[in-house]
Amino acid sequence: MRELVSDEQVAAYREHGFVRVQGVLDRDQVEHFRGSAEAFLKAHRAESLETQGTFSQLVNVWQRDDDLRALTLDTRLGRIAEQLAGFPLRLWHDQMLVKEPHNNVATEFHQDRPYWPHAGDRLPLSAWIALVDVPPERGCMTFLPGTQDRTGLQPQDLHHEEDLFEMDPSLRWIPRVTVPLRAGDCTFHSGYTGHMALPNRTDLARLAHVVIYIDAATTYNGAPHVVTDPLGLAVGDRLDGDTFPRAWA
Ligand SMILES: O=C(O)CCC(=O)C(=O)O
Repeated sequence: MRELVSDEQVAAYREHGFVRVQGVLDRDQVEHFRGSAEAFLKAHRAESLETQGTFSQLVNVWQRDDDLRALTLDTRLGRIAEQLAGFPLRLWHDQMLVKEPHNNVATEFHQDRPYWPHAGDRLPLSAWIALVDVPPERGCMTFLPGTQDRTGLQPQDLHHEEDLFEMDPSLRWIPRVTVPLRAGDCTFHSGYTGHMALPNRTDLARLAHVVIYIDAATTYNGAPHVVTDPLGLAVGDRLDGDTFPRAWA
């Protein structure tokens, strides 16, 4: 298979737990998917899972919108994710995360993997795709490099500035890396890499489309989660089949 990201980018991801990949979408794709995301948001904003002003959060949009399905299941994105991970992946879920204009609320530091009902998996990762320019003042992400090995913490409250640091005080002293993105750029971050997103203090909505990939061998551990609750799974079931596709393989 043709390499999609450089060896240096793969090495950076494995060392720091995140990497920026510029220009994953070209200008026409950005315009197209931004239009689709705006239309979906307009129709479904009221269904947001998050209601405290941090962001509007719409999950599994790929199952409800053909355009956004094409973005979530994009072959190039999925193959980049596999190149970074180094093993076969499946889709866990996607989500639109929209910081409304002047939301003025940060997404506080947290890790993703402790939220998920998973077992038997190697390091999952997310692609966070900017559908508009996202400078710091519009709510770009900040990472704690090298924290992808901090497994075993309880789920953190992403509304609470201190939560992650109270669980592991050593994390407070890690130099933080803020990563502005142009529309069409993307960051990949692992499920254990500590990260936050700044508030949106601009007049334009911060539109991010996030695709979350898991180890193809991941099983269900029985804990509640909005994605798995309706599926009637038993502990130990593989997260596979059409609900967790491997569309890029
Ligand atoms: O975009 C945000 O506000 C937070 C994103 C995030 O935490 C994630 O994609 O894991």
